[in-house]
Parts: sequence; C-alpha cells; structure tokens
Amino acid sequence: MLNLILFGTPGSGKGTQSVKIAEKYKLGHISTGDIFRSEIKSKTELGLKVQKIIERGCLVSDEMLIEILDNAMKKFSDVEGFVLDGFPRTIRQAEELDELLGSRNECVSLVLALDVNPDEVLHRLMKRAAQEGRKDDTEEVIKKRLNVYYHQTSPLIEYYQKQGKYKSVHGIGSVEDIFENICNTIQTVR
Ligand code: B4P
Repeated sequence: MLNLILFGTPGSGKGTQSVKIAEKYKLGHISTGDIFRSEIKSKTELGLKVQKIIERGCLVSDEMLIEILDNAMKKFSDVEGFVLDGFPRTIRQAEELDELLGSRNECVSLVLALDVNPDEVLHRLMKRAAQEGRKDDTEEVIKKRLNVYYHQTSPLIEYYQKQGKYKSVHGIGSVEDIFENICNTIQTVR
C-alpha cells in the first residue's frame, strides 16, 4: 500500500495535486477540508459544530479528526493506498494516524511537502476568494490560517524528518511541472 501525506501551508496546492496523485496511483483521496465543507453545506450536526471554527481560520479539535479519518478510509474499497490532503495538522493527529495505520498493518509511506512562499499563498488564495467566495479566504483569515500552520502544523516537519519520510518539492510553477516532480519523488519509495 502507498500511503502519502500531502503537506504544506494553506494554498500550497495540496488539494490540486492530491486529485492528480489519487487518479494516477489509484489511491483513495481524503481531504479533511472537503469533508468539512460538505458537512457545512448539508448543515449536518458536524457541519454546524465546525462552521464557526473554520470560518475563523482555526483548527477543528483533534478529538473529532481521527474518527472522521477512520470513517473516510472505510468508505474506500479496491484502492492501493491513500493520499491524505490536509491531515495530519498537529502532532497528536500524526500520532493517532500512526496508530490507525498500524492497526491495519500499514504505515505512512511518504510525506510530500509543497514548498511555496507566503506571498504566493496569499496571492493564490485571494484569487480563489474572488472566484469561489470561500468564507475562510479573506485576507485576515488567510493570515490567521498561516499563523496556525506555523504554530500548530509545522512541528510535523521534524516529526516526519526523524522518521526519514519527509521530502520537499518546489511548489511554484505550472500544476503539471509540480506534478511531474511529485511523481519522480514518489518513485523513490516504490
Ligand atoms: P483545507 O481545505 O485543507 O484548506 P487549505 O489548506 O487552504 O488547502 P486547499 O486544498 O484548499 O488549497 P490548495 O493548496 O489546493 O482546510 C480548510 C480548513 O478546514 C482549515 O483551515 C481547518 O479549519 C479545517 N481543517 C481541515 N483539516 C483539518 C485537520 N486535519 N485538523 C483540524 N482542522 C482541519 O490550493 C489553493 C489555491 O491555489 C487553489 O485556488 C488552486 O487553484 C491554486 N493553485 C494550486 N496549485 C497552483 C499552482 N501551481 N500555481 C498557481 N495556483 C495554484
């Protein structure tokens, strides 16, 4: 099984590249952000709980996340692994992911980090805000999300470097060129 984590700041291209990776390598694509947006849209109990948190640019609590991930994984059959997009985002989520995969006799194969500078991120997300109107894509909330990333999520870099699983890919350029670099990096663990 190939279990990949797509890692990077908000707006680094995780969602964009994950879709392509899942298709090419026949992986189940799990985007925790997409799951939350769908729950919010359908006004489910979970959606109502997380809406305000997401609109403020904060992280949803770790307690909720692992159950959501476990349920999402169970929905896939006939896949050759998973590409996790937006998960884990804290050390606790990473530890729980290791446990969950361990219980299935699997592990994280590779953490692929998309390296994009904050100015480019802001530019991309402001552009998306104009096109899609996501409530968490205002300048103020984007800055908050970047701040949350540096404080709560970036410690994962060291966590996965210690396991020898962290690889960084240049994340600026055309979607196709970045995808090609990602595929070359994936080949090193296959
Ligand atoms: P996400 O949906 O994961 O939001 P994101 O980090 O902004 O990534 P996204 O996939 O949207 O952007 P992408 O980089 O692909 O999370 C939203 C919120 O949900 C979080 O803030 C949090 O509140 C909550 N949440 C989710 N997971 C959680 C967890 N594990 N724990 C706790 N809370 C959680 O793309 C951005 C833009 O760039 C797109 O418009 C795209 O078209 C563009 N782009 C992509 N590649 C490009 C390129 N090469 N060049 C130019 N533009 C490009």
